Amino acid sequence: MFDKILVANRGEIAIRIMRACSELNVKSVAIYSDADQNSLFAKYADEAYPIGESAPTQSYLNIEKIIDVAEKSGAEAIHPGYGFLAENPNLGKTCEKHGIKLIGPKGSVIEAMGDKITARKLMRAAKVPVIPGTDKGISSIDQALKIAESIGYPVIVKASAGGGGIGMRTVYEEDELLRAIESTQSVASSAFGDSTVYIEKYLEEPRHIEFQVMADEQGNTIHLAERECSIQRRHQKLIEEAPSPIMTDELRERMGAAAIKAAAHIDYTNAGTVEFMYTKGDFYFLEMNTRIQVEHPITETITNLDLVKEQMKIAAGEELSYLQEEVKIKGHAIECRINAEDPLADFTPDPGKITGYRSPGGIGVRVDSGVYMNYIIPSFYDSMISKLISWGNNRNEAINRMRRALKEYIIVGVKTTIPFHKAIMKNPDFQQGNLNTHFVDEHQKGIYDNMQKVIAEDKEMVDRLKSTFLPNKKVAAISAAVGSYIQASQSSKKIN
Ligand code: MV4
Repeated sequence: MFDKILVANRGEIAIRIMRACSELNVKSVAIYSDADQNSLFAKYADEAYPIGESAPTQSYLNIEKIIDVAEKSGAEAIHPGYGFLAENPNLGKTCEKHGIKLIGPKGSVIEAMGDKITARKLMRAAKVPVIPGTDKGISSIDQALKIAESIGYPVIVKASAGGGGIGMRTVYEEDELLRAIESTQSVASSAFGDSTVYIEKYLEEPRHIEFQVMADEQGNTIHLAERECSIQRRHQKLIEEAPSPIMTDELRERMGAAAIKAAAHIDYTNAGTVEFMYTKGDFYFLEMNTRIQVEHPITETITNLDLVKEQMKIAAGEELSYLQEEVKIKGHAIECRINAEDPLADFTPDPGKITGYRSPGGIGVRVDSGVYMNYIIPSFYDSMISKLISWGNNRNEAINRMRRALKEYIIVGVKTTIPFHKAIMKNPDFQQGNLNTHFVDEHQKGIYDNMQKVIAEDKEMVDRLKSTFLPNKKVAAISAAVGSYIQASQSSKKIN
């Protein structure tokens, strides 16, 4: 195992990785931007180095500076977390040049999967089901019309360099195709510097189901079951759960085998995710994420395995510590992403100072966060405050436990997505597992009304809990109440 690694990320994921380091007796090195001087992750690390101005390009995206710190500190490996440089093949390539190990797959594999046309070709060759469509870039409108005709409308035009929702257009009829191609090309060209687009059959009501894979450098590849990620808004996931409510042993067998085939075919190493779209009993490869993902804790929760520690062991050259048949799923896990956003105002980000903070706890609850009381959430980065994860013996228990944990969670000073999550947990379609990628859009009105309702319903308990850390009139009232309770119990003792 390594003696020291550098964590090239910030916030909750930086802490998550450093926790794994601590358990493996590996020293951790943090890098932090100006805005993150007072951040928990920089304090948590064994060593922390300032790396530049707050803008990501000056700090967390600056490969040269990061490599420089790795060398100065004597870190043998770099963990990129998610976002920032995690899927930038240049980080891996630069690491290789400097003899630093990158905790993740090879740069060439990241690059191949980043190009969606290449990924489709590779997956087709691996005999993994891909969405009907082309494996080459569109070069003329005649060719595009023929392809669209043969697969049947609606179709979707996608940028080959795209992913995560940027650079796609749905086309319902022939007349719209040319315009969609032109506009997707122009978006792709300015966003990615590559105007290559391709066409797929548009799946209308798919579920997003992704499989966690783990592969060591000895050629062993396994899967750790699936996550259902259909609850999203504008391609930002909000709630994930594992297993998927629709999963059966038989379907998991088939999709898991496809995920392993996908990873093994490209000699994938380390942790990865194979994304599928599932509709009406069929599933298709969508994309592969070549990193540890935000939602990995729900997989850890149902498998009792530590994915980040396993990533580090794999990168250090160890064989996978478990065989496929040793991976057992127990119960159900749900993750709610708690963001500093106002869900009642179209999820507008609301960074700023957390003036009151009380984290939930108790049986079956995990909170991964990088914040604390009086912490100021910077406006330069994404707005995630924490991930709240609940576990239950079954889905129903996991939902009820999540509702309980959400009620306990008090964040003052910034608006959060907590009311949104409370509203979803109450939603009958969610409770029945009746989901697809349009869930949030389709339930907009109901969710909005439910948010107002839960805010009103929980107000009294929220105020009581707030009074434990906010010195105000309420505290006096509570002390008075506690005082009279003690008096009452004392007097009742005398009677007995
Ligand atoms: C699709 C699709 C329907 N049909 N492709 C969105 C993100 C990008 N990476 C791929 N996406 C989609 N591709 C076909 N052929 C619907 C989506 C999609 C989606 C996919 C996963 C999770 C959420 C989504 C939300 C809207 C659209």
